[in-house]
Parts: sequence; C-alpha cells; structure tokens
Amino acid sequence: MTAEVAEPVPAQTQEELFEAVIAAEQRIEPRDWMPDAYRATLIRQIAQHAHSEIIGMQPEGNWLTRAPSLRRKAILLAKAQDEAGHGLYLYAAAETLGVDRAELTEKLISGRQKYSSIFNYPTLTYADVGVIGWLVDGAAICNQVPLCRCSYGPYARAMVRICKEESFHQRQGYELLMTLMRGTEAQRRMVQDAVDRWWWPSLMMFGPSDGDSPNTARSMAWRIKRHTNDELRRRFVDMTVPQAEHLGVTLPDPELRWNEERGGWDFGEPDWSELTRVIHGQGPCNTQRIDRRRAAHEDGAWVREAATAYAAKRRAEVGARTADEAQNTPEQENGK
Ligand code: FAQ
Repeated sequence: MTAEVAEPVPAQTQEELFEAVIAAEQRIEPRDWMPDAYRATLIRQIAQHAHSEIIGMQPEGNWLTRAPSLRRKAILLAKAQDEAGHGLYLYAAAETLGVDRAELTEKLISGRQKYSSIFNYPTLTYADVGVIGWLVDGAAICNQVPLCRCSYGPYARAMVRICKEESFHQRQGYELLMTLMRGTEAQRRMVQDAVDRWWWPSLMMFGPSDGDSPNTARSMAWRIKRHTNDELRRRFVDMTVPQAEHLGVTLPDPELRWNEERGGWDFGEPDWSELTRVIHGQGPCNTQRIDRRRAAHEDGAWVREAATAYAAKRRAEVGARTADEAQNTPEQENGK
C-alpha cells in the first residue's frame, strides 16, 4: 500500500474547523489555526490585562511602608506579590500567541498599549487599600470569572488560578473595611470618603457602555467575552449594594434604587467623558504610573542581562557536556 501524502488543509476548512471548535465550547490551543483578528484581539486583551496587574501594584505599593501594623503589611505584601504573579501568567499566556513579553512592556511604557483606567487614581488613605480590595478586586472577579470559560485555552486556564487569588484579595479588603468601620468616627469617615472616590471609577473598569464598545460583539461571537460590559457592570452593582449596607457605607449614587420588576438595582450613568480622558492618558496619575514603570524597567536591565548571560553560560556548558559524552560513548561501550 502506498502511503498517502497529507493534503494541506485549505484555509476555508481551517476556518470552518476553528468555528466548529468555538461552537462546540471547546478550546483553541496555541498550535491550532486561528484567524489573525482573533489572535490580535486576544493579544490586545491579555496584554492590557497583564499590564493592569503590573501597574495595579503601584497604588497599593504606596502604602507598603506605611501599613498600620505588621499583620497589615504582610497581607499587603502578599497581595502585591500575587499581582506580580498574575501579570507573569498573563504575559506567558500572551507569549503563546507569538508575541514577546519585552515587546509588550515596550508598548506599555511607550503608551501604545493600555492598562485599566482604575489604576490611574491616587490612594490617599489606608482605607483606599481596603476599598481597592473590596470594589476593585470585586469588579475584577465579576469580569474575570466568565473569562475562565474563554475560548482560548491558555488565557482561560490562567484565569482559573487568578480568580482564586482575587477572591482572597476581595475578602481581605472587606475585612479591613469592617475593622475600620468598627473603629472611631474618623475611621468610618475615612472609609466613606474612599468609597465616594472609588465607586464610579470601579464601575468604569467594565469598559464603555455596550453601545460604545467596538469590540464586544466580535469578542462575544468568538467566546472570548461571555457577557457585555453593561451586563457585568449590573451584576457587580447587584452584588455590591448588599455588601455596602452590611458595611454601613453609602454608595454615592442618588439614582440607586431596587427595581422590583427586574429583580436588580437601577443605578446612575458613570461620567463616560472621565473614562475617555483617563484611558487617553489624562487621569490623575497616568504620567506617574508610566514613569514609575519605565524607571523600574530600566533599573531592572542588569537583572535581565545577568539572566541572559547565565542562560548562555548554561547552554554552553550543556553543549560542551553533550559533545564530550558523544565522544566518549563508543569507548565506554567497547570497555564493557
Ligand atoms: N481601562 O470595546 P471595548 C485587576 C479600552 S485587573 C482602560 O469595550 P473590550 C486586578 C479597550 O481595551 C483589571 N481601557 O473593549 C487587580 C478598548 O481598547 P482599543 C483589568 C479600557 O476589550 C485588582 C477600548 O477601550 N482587567 O483589576 C477600559 O471588548 C486590584 C474599547 O472598549 C482586565 O483587563 C478600561 N477600564 O472590553 C490588580 C480584564 N475599558 O480597542 C491590582 C480583561 C475599555 O482601543 C489591584 N479585559 N478599555 O485598543 C476585559 O475584560 C476587556 O478587555 C474589557 C474591555 C472589559 C476591559
């Protein structure tokens, strides 16, 4: 029997196969064919997500040396370390799509790639650390749990692990706020002030409203996103209002009211012009965040150089050993 030569799969069939995998709720893996636009969308979203985790350490880092107790300092350090880890999983997931982490970092520090708007706001008091855990991690969880079912395997798997850790982060924030709320009148005012400043920016984390979201329809059809920005924002408000009541804080939205018919909370419209400004570099801390990231990248150049030199040395050693072994093998065999 003559061996059959495999025919190259025509592009049409590859696309059909890709669509069939998506429709069957299976995963696309790095080795699989995928449309260029699917790859580009994933690189954009995963890179933005990774950058957010890395830049997201800065607002909290502001309080590391001023945490009010050793316990709070240890908790905050652990949280920031988790975030660095999340950034690294996500850069690794992006690399499976054929981009290089160094290239993504370069795009971040030159302003060609985005990171979440939320990290461009300042952390003025220690209550902000609690509110970031409660609201920012809470919003991140709402947005990211559905991403565990994203159609791209490496991203979905990274999200499973990240979500587990985010849920700890949210609880530590809520616990910190509960402690402050049981404290003095000044501490309660500090919490309310932090909630007033972070509430609307947290709602903006979900992105523009559906009518102004150019990417949602395509990303949902590809099952990268599972819900629209507005759906997730509503889910977050429904989850958060009872937590605010339990905490004893007021959410700064006069239009917030229970909608009996819908079985959810109605709420006011975020200031979309503020989101646009912050996304385009004009938030309160954009310049500071990128300058800090750029300086850290430059300060770390010697670590990258040392790691590269070490890897080259190891490769040379392994190469020399392999050559030696290849030379010695026949003699050893003869000696047996
Ligand atoms: N900030 O068409 P859409 C965290 C951009 S991680 C900045 O709706 P899409 C952990 C968007 O990229 C937080 N840019 O876009 C933590 C698009 O850009 P283009 C990050 C935004 O992708 C906690 C354009 O606007 N999480 O918090 C924002 O379908 C505590 C049009 O928007 C993720 O990245 C924004 N808020 O939906 C760490 C989750 N919103 O096309 C430390 C993954 C939109 O001009 C402490 N990402 N843009 O390049 C996603 O789920 C989606 O990408 C969305 C945006 C929902 C963010």
